[in-house]
Formats: sequence, C-alpha cells, structure tokens
Amino acid sequence: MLDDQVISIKKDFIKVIDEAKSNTDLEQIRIKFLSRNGLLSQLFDKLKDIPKEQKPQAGKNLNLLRSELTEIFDSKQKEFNTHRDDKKSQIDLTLPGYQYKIGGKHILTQTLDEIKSIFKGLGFSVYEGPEVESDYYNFEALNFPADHPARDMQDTFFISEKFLLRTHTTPVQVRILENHKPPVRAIMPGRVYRNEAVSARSYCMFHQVDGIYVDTGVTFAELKGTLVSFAKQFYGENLKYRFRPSFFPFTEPSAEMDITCFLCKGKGCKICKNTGWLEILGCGMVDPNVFNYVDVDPEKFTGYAFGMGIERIGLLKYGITDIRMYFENDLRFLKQF
Ligand code: 2U9
Repeated sequence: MLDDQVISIKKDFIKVIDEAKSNTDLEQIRIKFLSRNGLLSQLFDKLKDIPKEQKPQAGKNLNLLRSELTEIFDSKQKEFNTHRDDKKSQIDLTLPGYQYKIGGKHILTQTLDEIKSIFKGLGFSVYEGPEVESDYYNFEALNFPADHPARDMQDTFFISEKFLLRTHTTPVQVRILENHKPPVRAIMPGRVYRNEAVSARSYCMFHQVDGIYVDTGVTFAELKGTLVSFAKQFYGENLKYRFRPSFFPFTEPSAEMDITCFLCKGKGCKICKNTGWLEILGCGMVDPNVFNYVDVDPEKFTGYAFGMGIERIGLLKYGITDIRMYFENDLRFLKQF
C-alpha cells in the first residue's frame, strides 16, 4: 500500500518538475511535496500505521524517496539560477555604452572642398585632368627649358621617355586653354608626384590647386585682389599678407604670397625660420611664350595664374607639423578634424 503511494508520488513529482518554468513554479512544488506538511511528510506519518515487521523496509523506501526528490529538486533549482546568472552577466549596466563611429571626410578633402567653394564663389569653374602626363604638357608647353632640373629623373617620376607622373596640375590648364577660347576662369585640383626624399616637410605625392584667369585686360592688381579675397576667406578676415617677387618658367612677372606665421603671429620662430612669414602660394602673369603654345594671342589677351599645395595650406591653417600624418591613416590624427 505505502509502496504504491511512493511510486505514485515519485511519478507526479517528476511530471510537475519537468513542466516547471520558473522559481515560482519550483516553490509551489516544494510546498506540495517536500514541506513540513507536504505529501512526503504525510507518507512518513503513515509509517506508524503499518505492521511493525514492515516498518524498517518502508522507512528505508521513504528515506530513499526523500533523497531522490530532494536531489531532483536541487538540480532543477540550480539549472534555473545558473541561467539567470548568465543573463545577468551579459548586461553590465556599469559599462560605458557602445560608441557608434560615424565616418568623416579626410582633412585633405575638407580643405579641398573649402578651397573649391571659395573659388567657385569668385567665379571660377573646376576642372580635372590625367595624372599620367606627357613631357610636352608637363614641361615643354609650360616654357621649362630643356636643361631645367625638374626634367631630370632625380626630380620627376618618368614612366617612359615621353610620359611621366605629373609634377603639377598646371598641364591641365594648358589642355583647357587649347580647347576653350578666352575668357577662361578655372581652377584645377588634383594629385601631383615628385621624386623627393620623404620627410616631415616633403612627400613623394601631394595635392595641388592651380588656377588661371585669361581675358582681355587682366591685370596683376586683379590677381592680388582675387588671392587676398581667397586668403581672407580661408584664414580669416584679419589676415596679414605680403607678395614677394619670385620666378617660375610659366609666369612673368612672378610672385609668392606670404601670410603672418600662425605660431608666433609674426614675431619669428622655428616654423617660419625667424622671418615671421609663411609662404602659402605662387602666382604671376601667364608668360606670353605659354600663350603661343596654346594658340592664344598674347597681344590681345593677358592672364594671371596661381598654384598652391593643399597639404601646405592645411599645415598652416591647422598647425600640422608633419606632412606624413596626412597619409598614415592614424585615427588619432584623422579624428581631430
Ligand atoms: C598656365 C600658365 C601658368 C600656375 C602657377 C605657381 C605659380 C606655383 C606651386 C605652388 C606650390 C606649385 O604646389 S606647388 O609646389 N605653384 O607657385 N603655379 S603660377 O601658373 C600657370 C598655370 C597655367 C597656362
């Protein structure tokens, strides 16, 4: 009789414990089967009613039942609590949140975009041209003498006897003047290549913006007005500047434009080699010889031209001390802009 009840309680217990889904379910099972007034205790109470000779075996069976049910119960409880701990450890509310990184434009692209936008505002169109150029467009049509050092393998990456990686974006302007009759007012941004030792100040590749304005009666005064307007929009209205005479094979007269050193504000320091000034661009009136190459009548038309290195323009605006930082893709550098 008691044995039947042992079997039946064990069966019921296993069924409900299998169906249990939470610690609350488990607690109800514990109360029903294992508590002081539960079904198991009620069975123990019945021991007193059975014949004396059957008591030892019946007691043994009940003790066995109790340890089996307790073991099953404990293991189910452990299962629930372990799962709960796992979930807990997945969410640590004390950790900082995930940072969603949004990509941005490279500082060179930003600088270039700003330069383009300023010149577009001054009436210039934007053109681009090939990075592999012929000796003719890169040197000859721009009035470089045959023995000019830039025409040497030491200074220029030649691809063949006739073709090279352009050393400036000026050849694009030659192509434009060949194809458009004046008035022409255009800038040409792009990559250029020089066979130079890489250092903090120079790199084998950099970016340049060249510009020209060709029409009847274009003057050096207009050149100055345009470049001062550009520099003030780019560096700030209170900018101090000066033009110094210079020389380029493709312009005559030629000049370079300086602005007050961003670091020492004109007092003189290491960056500006104690002059208080930093060069930002070269410029001049297009040499009549260049007009002859592109079939523009130098008696009828005049034009001004200018060129600037974009890395350098950025170096001076943002105080970047090493040109190589532009190309290393170090996020600590890129994220600053
Ligand atoms: C034509 C004729 C002349 C473009 C010019 C410069 C002066 C100049 C340098 C600045 C720094 C290149 O990047 S850099 O090394 N450029 O100083 N460029 S005038 O003159 C032209 C352009 C087109 C037909």
